[in-house]
Amino acid sequence: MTNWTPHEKLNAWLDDMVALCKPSSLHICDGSQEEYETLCQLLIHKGVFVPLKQRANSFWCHSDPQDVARVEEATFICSQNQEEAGPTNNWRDPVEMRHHLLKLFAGCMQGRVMYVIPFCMGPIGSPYSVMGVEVTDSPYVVCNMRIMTRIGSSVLNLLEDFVPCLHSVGVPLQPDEKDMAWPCRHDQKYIVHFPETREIWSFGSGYGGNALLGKKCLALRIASVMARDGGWLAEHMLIIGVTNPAGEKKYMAAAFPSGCGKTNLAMLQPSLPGWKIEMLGDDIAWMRFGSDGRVYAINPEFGIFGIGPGTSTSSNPNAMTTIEKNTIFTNTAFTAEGDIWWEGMTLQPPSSLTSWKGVPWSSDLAIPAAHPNARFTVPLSQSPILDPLWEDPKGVPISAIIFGSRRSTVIPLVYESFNWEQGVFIGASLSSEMTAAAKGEVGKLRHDPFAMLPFCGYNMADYFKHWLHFSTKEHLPRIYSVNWFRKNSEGQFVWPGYSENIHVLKWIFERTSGEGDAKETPLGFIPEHMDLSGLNVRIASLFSIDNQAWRKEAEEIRSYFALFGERLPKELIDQLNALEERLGV
Ligand code: OXD
Ligand code: MN
Repeated sequence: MTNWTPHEKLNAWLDDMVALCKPSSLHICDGSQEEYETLCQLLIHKGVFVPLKQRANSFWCHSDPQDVARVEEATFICSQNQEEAGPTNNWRDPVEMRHHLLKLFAGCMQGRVMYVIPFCMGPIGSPYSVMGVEVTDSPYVVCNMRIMTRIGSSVLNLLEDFVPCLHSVGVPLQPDEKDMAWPCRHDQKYIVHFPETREIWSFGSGYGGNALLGKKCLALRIASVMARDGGWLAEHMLIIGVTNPAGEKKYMAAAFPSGCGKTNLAMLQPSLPGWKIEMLGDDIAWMRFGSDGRVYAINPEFGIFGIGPGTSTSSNPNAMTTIEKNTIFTNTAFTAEGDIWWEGMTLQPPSSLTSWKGVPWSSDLAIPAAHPNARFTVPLSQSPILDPLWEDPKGVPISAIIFGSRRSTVIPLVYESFNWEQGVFIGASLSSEMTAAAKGEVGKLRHDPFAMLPFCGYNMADYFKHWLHFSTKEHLPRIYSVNWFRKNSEGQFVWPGYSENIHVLKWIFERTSGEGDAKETPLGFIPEHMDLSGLNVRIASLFSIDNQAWRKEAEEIRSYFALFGERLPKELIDQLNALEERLGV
C-alpha cells in the first residue's frame, strides 16, 4: 500500500483509484490559499478562468454548452433492491452498475492530475459533520469545492470514516494532446449513488451538483439515507434567523424546489422597519432533535452556489454585496470592461457583451446572454447578513418549517397546517413549475415532494414515513405553505415577493408565538388581517381558495400518491380524505 496520507483506509482506496483511473500524478489538496491561487493560475493558463477586473480574486468561466445543469435522468440510486430506491428514483442493479462504471473509469484520468480533496460537510470537529474524500481530475471542481465545503489538511488530520466520492470528466488525454477548455462527455454522464455502501461515483460532467459531490450527492442523497437510519433529517432547505422589532429572534427552515428563490429568501432585506433576517444557509439543512425536544438545524455547506439571472441590487442587494470578491462565475455573460452580467442584473444590458458561450452577443439575437442556470460560487462567510451561530455545531432551534413552490394558480400566498401530520402531507404533495436548474422542460408542473424529488436517496414513501414518525414529539416546529408566484388572469404576478416576503415571515413569526390572527379554511389557517398598506396588491387575489381547483388538485395528488402503492403511509391518504371532506367533495 502506498503511503499517500497517514490514513490507511484512504491509502487503500487511493491505490485502487489510481490503478483504475491511471492518472499521470496525484495531488493531495491541503486547502491552503496558496494551493487555491496556484490552481486558479493553472485554470487561467488553460483558458478556463478569466480574471475579473472589477472584483478581487474573482473569475469568469463558461462550460461546454452540453454541460450546464444537473442531469436527473443520468442520476442513479443503486440500492441492492429496487424497492429501496422507490418509484421516483432511477434505479440500477449495483453489481451491474459497478461493472459498467469500472469499464468507464478504466484509464479515464490518463494525462491528467488526480486531485484528492478531503472535505467535511458541517463544521470541522462537530459530532454531526460527515467527512468525504473526493477524487477528481478537474481543477475547476477543486476550486469550487474549496469554496463550497471545508477542505484540506484540517479535515485529513481528523479523518476517521469517510464517504468515498470518485469524479472524472471522463476525457483522458494522450501525450501531447491539447486539452479542451471544459472537458466533459456528451454521450455518457453518470451520477451514481450506492446508498448501502455510502459511495458516490460521478462520470462525464464537470458542472455543479453533478461534480461538486459534497452538495447534492453527499449532503442530500447519501445523507438522507444516513438520516433515515439515524433518526434525523437531511433536507433541501435554507435556514434563517428572523428578529422582530422587539429584538426577539426565531429560526426558520424553508424548502423550495431548485430555482424557486431559496437564496433570495435566505438573504432577504426586509421592507418592514425593525425586522432583521440573518442567514445560516441557502440550500441544505441537517436537522436533529435536541435534548430539550426541539429541532436543531445546521447548514453542512460552507459556500453558496447561487443562480445569477434575476439577482440585482433591487431583488437581492445582499447577494450583490456577497459576490463583490472571491467569487467564481460560471456561464454568466462577460462585459467589455471585464466584469460579469446576467439578465435582470440591470434593466438594460451593457453595450458590448460576450455571451455565456464565449461569443459576441447582441439583444437582436433574442436569446439570453447568460445561461438561465448561470451560477456564482462564493464563500458563505462573505454574506453581510451572516448569522453569528452559522457554524455552531449544535445548530439553531427551528420554530417554523416552510414549504414553497412556484405555482401560478391554486396555492395561496401562505397558510398554516393544522398539525404536523397535515404539514407532512403539504410537503408530500408539493408540486412546482420546473426551472432551468435541472435539464428538462422549463415551466412544466411536476410533483416535487419536500423539494426532494431529485435528492432523496431512498424510497420516497419511506421518507414520508420517516417524517411522520416525529409526529408524537413535543415542541415540533409549525409547518407552513407559501407561494410567491401566483398570477392573475392577465398573467401578472399578484405578489411583489422579495423584500415584501417579510410580511409573510412576520405572520409566521407571530403565529409561532401564539399570536397573529388566523382564519380557518379547508386548507389550514390563513391570516385574518395582514397590513399590506402601501403595496399594490389585492388580498383576495393572494388568499382566495378556489374550491373547484382544489378538488382537482386533490384528485391529482391522489393519482400521484398511487405511484407509491402499498408503501405510502396511510396517514397521508387520511389527510387527503380529510382535505376533500373539508372542501366538500
Ligand atoms: C442547487 C439545485 O444547485 O437545487 O441548489 O439545483
Ligand atoms: Mn438546491
